[in-house]
Amino acid sequence: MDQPASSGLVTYELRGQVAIIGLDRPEKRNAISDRVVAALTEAVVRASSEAKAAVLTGRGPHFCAGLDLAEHVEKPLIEAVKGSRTWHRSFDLIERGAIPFVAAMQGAVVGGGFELAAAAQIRVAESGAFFGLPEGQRGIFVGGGGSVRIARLIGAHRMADMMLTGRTVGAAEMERWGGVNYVTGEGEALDKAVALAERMAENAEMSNYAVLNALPRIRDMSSEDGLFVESIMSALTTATPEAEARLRAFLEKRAGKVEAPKDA
Ligand code: 1HE
Repeated sequence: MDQPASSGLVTYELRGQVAIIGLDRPEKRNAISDRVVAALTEAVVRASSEAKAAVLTGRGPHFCAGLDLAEHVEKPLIEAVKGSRTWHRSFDLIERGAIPFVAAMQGAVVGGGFELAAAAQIRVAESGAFFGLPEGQRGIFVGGGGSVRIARLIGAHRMADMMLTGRTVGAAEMERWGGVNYVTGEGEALDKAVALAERMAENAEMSNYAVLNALPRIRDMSSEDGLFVESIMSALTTATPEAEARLRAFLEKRAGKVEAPKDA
């Protein structure tokens, strides 16, 4: 396994076209310290240049226990703001970057860990995974983009419920809430996530880029502006040689058809 320079906290493996980035601090339940954010950012930048898709995973029984609380006792106010903005920059490279990400989750997905997973385009959770936002109990607030990303995924009312009451939510319910795309058996999330990433890696890069960068922006626009930007993106992707080749392949019966889902 190939390690990025700053690490020991985050593993990096390139498996074909898919990069697997792993939080690797199981003794602290993969809590995210400043050094973890730096190592994660380095790994994400590397993946964005040499892979076509990536998987985020966490070693041990839990995906991630969120912010490293030990680092945040007596932190000066300005450092806390800067720290949060560093998380934002890092997670933005995942949400609106160059390649799509799948988060593979087991056990606790807590606070900043949920914020990290929310930046990925696809979330896969093992059936025993559980989600929590204990910021209210800790006397803090989300700072890794959760108030935007998690609120939009599951609804601000559900996020408020989790933050105010300390309610934890299991994988099946989180799937119903829209916070998880796939629920797997125990020990199966990583394989499922890699399989999904391998599929995404086969798409035209420009199409993936448009999904990552146009969809979240269009969501923030008026319908009128969104439809206009959609037309431009649509024309741009269609004008690429790769689109031309893929469209021809279909018309000449060399490309796969769209299939009904296996469970239909
Ligand atoms: C930690 C952290 C952490 C564990 N920061 N050290 N996050 C939280 O409030 C979650 C706090 N953690 C927990 O509730 C539990 O640890 C878990 C449910 C995740 C896992 O429980 P368990 O029984 O498997 O592990 P443990 O025995 O509690 O933890 C093992 C060690 O990890 C222990 O340290 P040790 O020195 O006693 O061995 C824990 O103290 C340590 N540990 N979680 C630091 N988070 C950008 S803003 C985001 C805001 C947030 O993320 S708020 C949510 C913070």
